[in-house]
Amino acid sequence: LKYFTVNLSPNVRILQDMEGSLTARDRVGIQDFVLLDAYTSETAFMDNLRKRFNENLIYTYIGTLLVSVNPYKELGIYTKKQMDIYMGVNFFELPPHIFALADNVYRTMISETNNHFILISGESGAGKTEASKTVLQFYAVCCPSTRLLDNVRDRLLLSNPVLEAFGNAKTLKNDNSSRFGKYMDIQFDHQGAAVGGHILSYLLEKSRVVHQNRGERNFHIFYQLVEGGEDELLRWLGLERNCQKYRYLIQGECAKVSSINDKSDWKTVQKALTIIEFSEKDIEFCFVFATHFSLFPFFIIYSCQLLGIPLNMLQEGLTHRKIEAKAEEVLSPFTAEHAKYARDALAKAIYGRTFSWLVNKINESLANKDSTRKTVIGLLDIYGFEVFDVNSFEQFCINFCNEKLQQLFIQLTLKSEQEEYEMEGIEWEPVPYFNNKIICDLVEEKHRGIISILDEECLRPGEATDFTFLEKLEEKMCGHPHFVTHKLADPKTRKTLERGDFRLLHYAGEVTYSVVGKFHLMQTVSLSLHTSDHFDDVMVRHQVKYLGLMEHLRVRRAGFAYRRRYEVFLKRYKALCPDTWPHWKGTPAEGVQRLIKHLGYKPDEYKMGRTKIFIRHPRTLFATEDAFEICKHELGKAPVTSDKRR
Ligand code: AD9
Ligand code: MG
Repeated sequence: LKYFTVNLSPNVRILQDMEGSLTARDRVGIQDFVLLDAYTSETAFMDNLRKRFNENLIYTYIGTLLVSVNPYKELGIYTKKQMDIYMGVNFFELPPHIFALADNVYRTMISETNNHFILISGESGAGKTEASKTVLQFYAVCCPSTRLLDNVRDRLLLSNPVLEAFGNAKTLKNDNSSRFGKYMDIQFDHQGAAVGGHILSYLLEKSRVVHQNRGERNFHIFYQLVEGGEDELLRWLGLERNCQKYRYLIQGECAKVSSINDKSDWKTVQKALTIIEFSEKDIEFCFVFATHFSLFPFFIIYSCQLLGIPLNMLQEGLTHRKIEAKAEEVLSPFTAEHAKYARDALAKAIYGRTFSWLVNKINESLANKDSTRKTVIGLLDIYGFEVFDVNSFEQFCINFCNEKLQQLFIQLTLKSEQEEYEMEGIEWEPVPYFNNKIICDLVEEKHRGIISILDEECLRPGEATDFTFLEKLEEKMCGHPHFVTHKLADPKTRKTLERGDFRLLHYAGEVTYSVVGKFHLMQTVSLSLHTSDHFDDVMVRHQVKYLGLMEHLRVRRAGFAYRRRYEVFLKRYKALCPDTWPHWKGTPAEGVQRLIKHLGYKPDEYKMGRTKIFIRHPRTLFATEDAFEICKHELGKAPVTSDKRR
């Protein structure tokens, strides 16, 4: 695992000609934080990010980590022309871009014939899903393909609108918020053509089917169907073309959203479904199950017809509890409250299963029929960390998932850095960082973690309630530095907590969860700001902090700011030394040695590893880069620096 993109919510143009020039550097900032002079200062980090953002430069590297700030506007930087520019060019030779990362992953996969993974992290609305779609698009356009493979390519791309229709929704944080986690494998043959794919979905937020907070919607597909569904289809499903008729669709009081065109999205999804080879029967099936019961819970006769079950069976199941006493079965009626709960539970279960079925169908269509060995690029796009005024079980799961991803991110980046120094025979100084394992354990530890305690309470016969669960938590977690409740809090904190709350101090900040099973419809609508050209210092600084970006930078800089394989270094700078220009006959390492001697590198400024040169300070590299710029002009034409593959 090597590649990460960290997305920031704030709330490229190509700069080849400016690269290296000091004035440009002042204006547009530095494209790799590693080269920042005051690299330990958060203020310098923020200044650089802001400078770049103001110039519409949303991407910046920390070594091989790509940091991106959501611009909330079209920048025209994802065109075919841009793809061509990035194709086959070495990572650091062009301004940072998600295409550079995608291209680098792809080329390394081919040259090393091994699997690679791109992990995308960031809070809700930071731009993870957009990033994952951009990567997929890059592969779809840039990888070699044949007519036959075009099918695979189209299906890979079109699986997105379908899954987003069924698995995304408008929330207070994001009008197109992913409500499930998605891991996608793109399989390549040995020639680098995309030949298949596989999708794993995690933990769909099913509760949204029956409940939405103010300012949020149900899954997009419901509104698409009601707005865009053909008359005949609606008639067949017994639906009216009016969202206001359906309680499941209007609890959030925002069935219509200005940024979303449900009618045209319906058309896109329909088209996608046919290309992914859904038959008419499949499509019918998916709407019957996904939408009917959920939309029309009161018209039970319709539901029974469409689900194909006898009326009395469903009626009984929704209104009575079956108690087995000795050899007898006794039916005990539910209270109205219980019956509603049962109805909602059924709607959730049906929707959840329909979603799994949909993912399976898509996978069948993406499956690679050929059994020769494949390499894979994996793309992980989960739902981002989120905090609302009232946070329930759903936020708990989502935020825990982000907590685990952060742990993976910390471990892998620190570990890989350490391994690189080791492999290259370079001495390494560890950098302290916050390890969020303590929070992961608090949630997931066997027998002692929150999830285990919740499981126990759910299974406990008799009087287990939301509050006995909370008491159990208080008993077991008392004194834990990342856990607090009304009872355990100091007087000042207590004022900010309700009796049914517990608060977790996540890596990304404090979140207060409510254990009370009832939803809170009284929630105030606190819309987050989604505006372009606005860089909110406090928000961005907070994200930079909790994502541990400063620590990453320090780790990256602890030993050597910059490292590059001998061949690559030599290729770029060989024109700076008469011995190495135009051709060097010896080994690349010897060539580099000769080159840097000519440039006057001092012994403490660099180290020669087994395959790479490691440079301690950015200024050394800047001087070399500046010399390279001058040399470029003198030669009238840049020495060839990139190794164009295609
Ligand atoms: V969540 O955790 O699923 O709620 P994401 O996935 O991180 O969240 P998403 O990719 O959906 O966020 O981005 C939110 C919105 O920001 C998009 O709908 C776009 O309107 C906007 N966005 C994100 N990335 C870009 C970009 N690179 N350029 C322009 C962008 N707009
Ligand atoms: Mg998303």
